[in-house]
Parts: sequence; structure tokens; C-alpha cells
Amino acid sequence: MKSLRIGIACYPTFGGSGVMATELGLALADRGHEIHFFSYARPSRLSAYHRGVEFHNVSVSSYPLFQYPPYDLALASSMRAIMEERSLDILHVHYAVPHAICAHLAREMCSGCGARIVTTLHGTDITILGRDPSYREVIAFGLQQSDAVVSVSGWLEQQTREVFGYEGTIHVLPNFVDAERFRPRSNDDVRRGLTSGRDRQLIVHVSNFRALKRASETVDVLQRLGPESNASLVLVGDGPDLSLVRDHAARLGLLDRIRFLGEIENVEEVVAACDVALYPTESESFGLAALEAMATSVPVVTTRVGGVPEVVVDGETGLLHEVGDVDGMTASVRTLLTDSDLNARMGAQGRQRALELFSLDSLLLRHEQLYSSLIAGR
Ligand code: GMT
Repeated sequence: MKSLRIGIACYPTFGGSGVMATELGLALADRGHEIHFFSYARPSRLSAYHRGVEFHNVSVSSYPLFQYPPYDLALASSMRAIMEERSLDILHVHYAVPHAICAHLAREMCSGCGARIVTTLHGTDITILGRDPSYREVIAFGLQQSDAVVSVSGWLEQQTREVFGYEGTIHVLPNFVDAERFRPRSNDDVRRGLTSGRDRQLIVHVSNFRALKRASETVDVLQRLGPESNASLVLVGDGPDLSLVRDHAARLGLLDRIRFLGEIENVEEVVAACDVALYPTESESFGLAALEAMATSVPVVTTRVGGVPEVVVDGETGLLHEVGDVDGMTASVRTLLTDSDLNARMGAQGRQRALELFSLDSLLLRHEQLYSSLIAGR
């Protein structure tokens, strides 16, 4: 297809929406498109120079009258400037708040700019902020002004219809995974490091440690596995609840069986060195971390919430439980740590599913098709 000029706005953090936006932009650049990222800091997966990619750092000036410096206005101004200067074809924003409304404002301010606006909904922009009276109407307006609305799961599409009574088309383009990067590896070195050379099995949890991830329950599972288990817990990422998790582990006397790795760039190597991935989450529109574990052939124990069952098939690529069912999750983790045949079978089926339904290549193509159809209808 013809090379396009595409603007992408996202959050720069380790959260799934920023990761998806960045990976998509980098892959589009590799296909020959010109990509412009907008955010208040360099996205975490955009650390190196990448051909065809420019990053526009949105800085917000302070002023004595501003109790809350208006990031959204600064973002809209930056988008408008690049939209005009580079004649952007597409402005693809990830996470509705405030990005969708900024994109609309940018286009309104730019005379003669014909960029098509794509808004990808990621989860709490609909399920939490969409119900908040402070944001509800502005999100609804942002959706109406978008030329295409994308949701990362069928469940989130339904939520969007329920919360907003939205009747327009919603394109379900799920999260994807780079299956070359997230692949099974014989990671003896990493594994030896994580186990301090001892014979231990590894449970991994990767998250942004917000309350809804219920990360403390990973520690509860470790405790309930009991002293007879040789399992250790590997916690990857950072966020508001991490210190609570650490305190909880200290109270239970489990600190020596937990590795706190923080935010790291080579998540894929760590996940591939582990035996089971554990996600006790209470809300998830998709569950990118579960998909990444599946791609590395690591079976997933998680909850039956939101879009998770569209990703993890119960009894096939992992085991699903009700939120808060710590005993159930403990039993599933124990099974997957002791039954190596089952572990290998579920792991292989997980990778197979990731390749068949959620590969970077197929999702890249589907995004290109969406962009083409919008440009054709211009
Ligand atoms: O919606 C959020 O809470 C933030 C967002 C993020 O940036 O991490 O997470 C959502 O988007 C991810 C990427 O599409 C999904 O994999 C997560 O399931 C989703 N989180 C929630 O719905 C809580």
C-alpha cells in the first residue's frame, strides 16, 4: 500500500495502551510509513532511534494562574502543527481521554487538514472514566468526532455500547504480540539468576501494580502453596501498589521467595524463564501480559473478567477463576507446577493461539486496511 503519514498519541508509560501504540507505530514505520509519536515523555518502548519515526515531546508551560497546567491544549497544539507541516493522513490516538478530543480540536484548528482520526479504546477510558460525569460527555463527543472507533476486545465493544449507547461501527482490533520477541527460549542463564542457582519453580506476574491488578494475591498464592512447594515469585513492573505487595510479603515472611525486578526492557526473557504466569486481576479489557506469556509458551492462571476469556481459553491455554478465588488460583498454579505434561501442552496451545489470532503481522495488516478504507472515503 501507499506510504502514509501517521500521527500516534499515547501514554508513554509501561501500561498496555502505550506499549500497543508504540509497537504498532514501530511496525508501521518498518513497513515504510512515516510515524509521528506525541506524548509528554518518550514512550517506554521507543528508547532507540528508529528509521521513519519522530517523537514530539509535548511540554506544558506553567503560568501562575494555572493550578492544573492544560496538557490537552498543549497536545492539541502540537498535533495541529505536525498535522499541517507533514500533511498527516491519519491521526491515531490510543486511550480516549484526553487524546480523542485533542485530535478533534487539532483538526478543527488546522484549515485544510484532512487527517482521519482513529480512536482506540483500551479499557478504563470506557469502563471507569466513561461513567464519570466529569468526562462522560467529552468522551462521547470524542467518539462521535472520530472517523473510526477501535476496541481491543469484543467485551470492550459491548461495554462501549452499554455505557454510551454508542451505535456506530466499532472495529475490534485486539492487542497483538511480536511472537519473535515473545517466544519460548532455553533461558538457563536467566533462570539460574532468578532462582539463585537453586532448584526452584517460577511464577511470574508482570503489571503496573494498580489496585485492580490485585497483585497482593500473587503473594497469597505463594503462601498457600505451602512450605512443601519450591516455587518462587517473580514480580516485574512498578506502580502504586508495589510497596503494599512488598509489605504484605514481609508480614508473611516470604520476601526471600520473591524477586522484585521493577520495570525492565527484556520482559520477554524473564517471562520465558518462568513456569506459570499469574494474573489475579479484577478488570481487564484484554490482558496483554497474559497474551505475552502465552506467546512464550507459559500457561496462564487468571480471572474470568472482561476480555480475558477472549485471550486465555480455560483448560486449553490456561486456567480461569472468579475474582478473589485465591484457593482456586493456588490449586491451578500447583497443578501446572507439578504436572509437566499439562504445563507443556497448555504452553504449546497458548503459543499456537497467540500466533493464529494475535500476531503482530496480522494486526498490522488490519490496521493498514482500516487506514486505507478511511482515506478512500475522504
Ligand atoms: O485501561 C487501562 O486501565 C489502561 C491500559 C493501559 O495503558 O495499561 O490498560 C488497558 O489496555 C491494555 C492494552 O489494550 C489492555 O491489555 C488492558 O487489559 C487494559 N486494562 C484494563 O482494562 C484495566
